[in-house]
Formats: sequence, structure tokens, C-alpha cells
Amino acid sequence: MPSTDTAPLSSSAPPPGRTAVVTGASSGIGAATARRLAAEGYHVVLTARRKDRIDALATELTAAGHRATAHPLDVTDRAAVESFAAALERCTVLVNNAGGALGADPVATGDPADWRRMYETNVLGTLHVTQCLLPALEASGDGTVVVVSSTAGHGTYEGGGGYVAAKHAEHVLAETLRLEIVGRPVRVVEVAPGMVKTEEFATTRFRGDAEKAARVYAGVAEPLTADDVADTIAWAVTRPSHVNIDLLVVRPRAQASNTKVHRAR
Ligand code: 8X3
Repeated sequence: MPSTDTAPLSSSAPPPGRTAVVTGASSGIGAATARRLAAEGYHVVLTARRKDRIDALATELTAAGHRATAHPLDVTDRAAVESFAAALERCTVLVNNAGGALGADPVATGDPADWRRMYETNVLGTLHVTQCLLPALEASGDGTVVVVSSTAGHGTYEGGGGYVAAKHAEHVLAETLRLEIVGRPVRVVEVAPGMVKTEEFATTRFRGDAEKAARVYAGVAEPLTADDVADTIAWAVTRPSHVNIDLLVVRPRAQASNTKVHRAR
């Protein structure tokens, strides 16, 4: 049974055949969004590199009476994304969630390899999947592209470096796409989360250094959870078709800006 946090928002289930593709669905915001959209009645297609994780989530959702399929995918692999799109029967919603941060070094000393990797996963990954699924989204007659960016796409901070640059690019991708496809039946929604405590985001950023990862959330009473962001995404997606939520910036109450966070001493 869905928890209170994942209770459906829409008064009626989407018509049969509504499919939501979620990238980066193996953990964190992606997994929470897949659970939430499944509860909303979508057939969810879970994609991520880690097959075991998405297989387990698909099994869990199917056992709960939802419709879910797992499809291993590396969004940076253009050919793989093309094959995935060709095999997909339909797509009504695409949630571009795959991505993440690598390092928190100053611009002066940041590793260009980290910058390149972050551009590839966050920006080109979103570009590949969006380009390849756009025909199906349009053919659905009522498509929605969600770009899960970040507050790092709307302001910088010291040590943000390559992540901030990549997230600004993702924001621009969403804004530009919305301009270019106006008049066609596809909405473009950007959700920009601030501090979200998930099991992997900070640990990946600091390459497994649990102490550094813990410092990100130190003293913050209630960082956002993956479910909080999934709730926001589901709300935007389930608005009536003519309502396009361009951008939602979502932070915990304790975070007033990228650099102003209340921490208990
Ligand atoms: C995550 C938010 O503050 O770590 O996208 O850049 S932050």
C-alpha cells in the first residue's frame, strides 16, 4: 500500500496506456518519483545503469499491483538511448532525473574530468533522452517532459563549480525547449530541488567519504527527502493538460538560499 506520502494526487487515474519514463530510477529522487507515479496510475518505465536495483523496484511495484518495467540504460550512451526509444511503445511523461555532482573543488583547482562527466550525465544525458523520446511524447497528444535540475541551476556557491555550470545548462535546455515546441502537445516542467538528503547524492559527490557527506546536512533539522521532491514532480505532472508549471524551486524551510542554511549548534 502506498504510504501517506505517496497517496495519489489526481482525483482519477490516468487513462490506460499512460507511460512515465524515469531516468536514474535506481535510488533517491528517481526511485521515489517512480513509486509515486506508479501510485498515480502510470505504467512506469524505470531506467538506470544498475539493473539489479531497478529490477527489484519493478518487482516491488508490480507486487503492489502497479505497472512497472525495468530497462537498464546509461543516459550518456546515445546509441543505447536510441535503441531504448525505438523499443518503447509509448511515452506520456519523461522525468529526466539521472545526474549528480562530482567533487566540490574551487574553479581554480577543479578536475576537468569531473566537469566533463557532470556535463555528460546531467546535460547530455537529459538531451539524449529528451530528443529520442520527444516524438513519442508528442504522439501521445499530451506529453510532459520534466527536468529535475537543482537550485544549483539558479545561483552559484563556492565549490559548486562544475555542478553549478551543468545545472545552469540543464535549466537553459528546459527553457529553450519550451520556447521551441510551443504549440505542440508537450509541456516542459523544471523542478529545482535544494538540499535533499538521499542515500547517495552527497556520498557520490565526495567519492564515498561519509564524513564529508554527513557535513552537508549537519545540524539541518529537516532537509528535503526524495519523497518531498517526488510529491512536487507528481503535483506538476498531474495538473490539467493546459497548465504548464514552468519551474518549481523547492527547498527545506531551513535553507533560504544556496549559501544560507540554518544549522542547530
Ligand atoms: C543539489 C543541491 O546545494 O548540493 O542539487 O547544489 S546542492
